[in-house]
Amino acid sequence: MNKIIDLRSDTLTKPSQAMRKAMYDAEVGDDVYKEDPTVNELEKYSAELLGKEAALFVTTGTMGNQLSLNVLTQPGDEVICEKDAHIFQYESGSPAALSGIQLSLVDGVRGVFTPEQVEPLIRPTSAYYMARTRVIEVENTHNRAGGTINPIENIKALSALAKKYNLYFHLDGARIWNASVETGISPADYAQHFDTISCCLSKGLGAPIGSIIAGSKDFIKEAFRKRKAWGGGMRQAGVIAAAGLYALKNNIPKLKEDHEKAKVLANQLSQLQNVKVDMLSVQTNIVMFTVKNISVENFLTKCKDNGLKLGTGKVGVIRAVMHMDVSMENIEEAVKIIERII
Ligand code: TLP
Repeated sequence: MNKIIDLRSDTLTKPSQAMRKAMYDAEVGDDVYKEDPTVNELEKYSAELLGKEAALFVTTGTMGNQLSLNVLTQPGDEVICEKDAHIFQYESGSPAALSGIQLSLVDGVRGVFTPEQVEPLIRPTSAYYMARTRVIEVENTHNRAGGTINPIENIKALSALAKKYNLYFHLDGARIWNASVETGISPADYAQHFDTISCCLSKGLGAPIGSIIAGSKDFIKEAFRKRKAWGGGMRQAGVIAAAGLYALKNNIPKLKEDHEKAKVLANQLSQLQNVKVDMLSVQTNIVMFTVKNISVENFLTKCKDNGLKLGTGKVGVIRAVMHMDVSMENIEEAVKIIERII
C-alpha cells in the first residue's frame, strides 16, 4: 500500500536523522538545577532570536500560553483575544481552570482584529465591579482562520493601544516562524512589539517536543517558578532541547516550501466542483476548505480509506496542514484522492 498522506497537522512531523543525531550527541544535566547545558543554550539562542531578555523551554504551546497568562494576570482578570484564538478554542478551558481568568472575544476578520474593535472592550479602571482587563492576546499565524498573518502595522497599532491602557500584550506565536519566512519580517521584529511570546518547536520546524516562551528577565523568573509548580520542571531535557536547537538553526527557511505546497493544494482544490476554498486565507501552510453534497464526517472517512488523512477547523470546515514530511507529489496525489471522492 502507498504511504499514508497525513495532513491533519504539522505537529505530525517526525525528527529527521540529523535531528536525532543532534539529540543523541546532546550534553545533558539537571535542568531543574539549571544545569542542562543544551537547555541553557536553547534558551539563550531563542532569547536572542526573539530579541528578548530571557526565554524558557516549556513542554507545549499550551503550557507556554497558559503559563504566560498565569504570570501576567490575577484571578478575576480578563484577557482580550480573537473569537477563534487557540487559547479560547483548544486549550481545554485552561484560562478559567488554571488562572481563574476570563476571555473577552473579538470578532476578527480571518483572525485579525483592529485597535478600533478592542478599545471599547477595555474596562475602565474605576469599574471595580467589572473584571480587570489585563492582557491583549494575538495569534500569528492564526490557526483556526487558516494560517493567516496579522499585518505588522496592525500589530504595532495594537501594541500602542496596550501601552496606552497599561495592558500586557501577549503573542501566541506557535507559528511565528511561518509568518516570518512569508513576510521577511524577523521573529525579533515581530516579538519586539509584545511583552511576552510563546512559540512552538514541534510544529512545522519538526522537533518532537517543546515550545519556548520569552520576555523580560522578571517574567521568565516567575514563569520558571510556576513551570515547576505546574509539574513542568524537566530534568535531563537536553535530549529534546537539542532537537529544538537543531530545528531553529536549520528548519526555519524550509517552511517556505510548505507555503508553496499549500498554494498548490488550494489552487487545485478551488478548481474542483463541490469544493470551496477561501483563497484569501491561504497565506502560509494551512488550507481550509468546505465540500458540498457530502458530510464532513463521510468525506474524512473516505479520504482516510483512500490513504489521505485530513482534520477539521471550524464546524463544517476541513483542514489540511502542510509540513516537511509531505512532498509536492504527495499534495498532487491528495488532490486526485479528493477529486475521486467528491
Ligand atoms: N495546535 C494544534 C491543535 O491544538 C489544534 C494543531 O494541530 O494545529 N497555539 C496555536 C496557534 C496552535 O496551533 C497550537 C497547537 C498551540 C498553541 C498549542 O500547542 P501544543 O499542541 O503544543 O500544546
